[in-house]
Amino acid sequence: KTLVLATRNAGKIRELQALLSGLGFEILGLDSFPHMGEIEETGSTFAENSLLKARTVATATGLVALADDSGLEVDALDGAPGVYSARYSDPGATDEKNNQKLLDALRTVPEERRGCRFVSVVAASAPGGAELLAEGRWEGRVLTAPRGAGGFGYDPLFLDLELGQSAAELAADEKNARSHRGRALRALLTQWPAFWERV
Ligand code: ITT
Repeated sequence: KTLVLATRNAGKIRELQALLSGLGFEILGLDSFPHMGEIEETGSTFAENSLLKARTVATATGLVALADDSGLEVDALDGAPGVYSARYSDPGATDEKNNQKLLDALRTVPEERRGCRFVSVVAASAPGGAELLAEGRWEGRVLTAPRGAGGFGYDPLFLDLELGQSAAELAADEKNARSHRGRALRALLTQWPAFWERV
C-alpha cells in the first residue's frame, strides 16, 4: 500500500510520517516526482484546498495521495490568518515573518482575548476517484512572545492552556497526540478500511 504525501512543508512531512509509522504504508514524498509543479491553492476553505492538493497529486502520480491543509484561526482577527496562514505576511513568507506579523496584529490585545485554534483538514484521494476528508482542531491562545524551539510555523506562539506550554515546547509525540493534525489523521484512519476497498 503506497501513499504519496501531497505536501512540500517539511514540518508537516515529519509529523505525518510519525503519525503513519507502523501502519504498513510505503510512504513517498513529492521529491520522488520531480515533474510535479507547484499546486496553486485557489480554494476558500481548508477542505477545498486539501482536496485540491490530494486530487492533483493522485492524478499526476497514479497513486493514493494524502494532503493536509491547515492554519491558525485567531478570534480577535475574525479567524485570520486562517487559510492564508502560510502567506500571511507576504507570498512565500518565512515562519519568522508570519509570526512577527501576528505579534504586531495582536500587540494591544490582552491575554484573555487572544484565543485561537489550529485547524487541519486532511484529504485522501485515489486515482479512481475515491476520496476521504477529516478535520481536527486544537484550541489555544496566542502568546505575546515566542517560546520553545520545536515544531514549525506558528508553534512558538501557540499556548496549550491545559499544559501551560507552547506547541514548540512539546516533544514531537506530545504534539502529535494533541494537535489538529494528529486528531484529523486519526479521524481519517477510522474511515480508512472502507476507503481502501474503493481504491
Ligand atoms: P503544503 O501546501 O505544501 O502542504 P503549506 O505550508 O503551504 O504546505 P498550508 O497552505 O496548509 O501548507 O499552510 C499551513 C500554514 O499554517 C503553515 O505554513 C503554518 O504556518 C501553519 N500551520 C499549520 N499547521 C501548523 C502546526 O502544526 N504548527 C504551526 N503552524 C502550523
